[in-house]
Amino acid sequence: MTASPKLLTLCLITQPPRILLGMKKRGFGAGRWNGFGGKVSPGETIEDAAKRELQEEAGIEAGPLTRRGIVEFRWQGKPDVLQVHVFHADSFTGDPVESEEMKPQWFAIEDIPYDEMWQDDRYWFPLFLAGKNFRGSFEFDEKDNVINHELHETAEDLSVAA
Ligand code: CJF
Repeated sequence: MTASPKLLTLCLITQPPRILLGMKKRGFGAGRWNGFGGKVSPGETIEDAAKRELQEEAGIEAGPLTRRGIVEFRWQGKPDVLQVHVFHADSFTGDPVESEEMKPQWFAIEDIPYDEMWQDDRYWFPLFLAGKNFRGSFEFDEKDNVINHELHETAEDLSVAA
């Protein structure tokens, strides 16, 4: 038996030459920079969850969102699978504000702080930043190091993907 994956969202805002990231202040991923996102609630579309989490965590309203990647994560020896749907927006309304979850900060795209991010980000951010759609799968050890991965660019239309 394979459990169904837990659905999560990740929303990245770019306004070249900069990208908006947030320092996660508590809970899963605390102490790491990341985009904004979290769990999809029952009855909610994945895209609606992405917008909601961006609003809750950064206080901003996304412009049109594009689904750019689907990435699965598992930990060695554990059955759970996390499936993260990665969205991009290049516009938003409001001003990013710190929340209880996240402290937003703009970074130059060339200075993305990969050493303080989930390790998978080093692999797929370059595809994301190049405007590609992608699918990936990462396996972590108990210290959150990547021990196996697959990653490919895809020509599929992820706006309709499951
Ligand atoms: N960038 C990134 N975001 C994740 C998860 C992740 N790697 C896996 C945990 C090992 N990398 N998110 C999951 C939580 O919700 C926000 C996005």
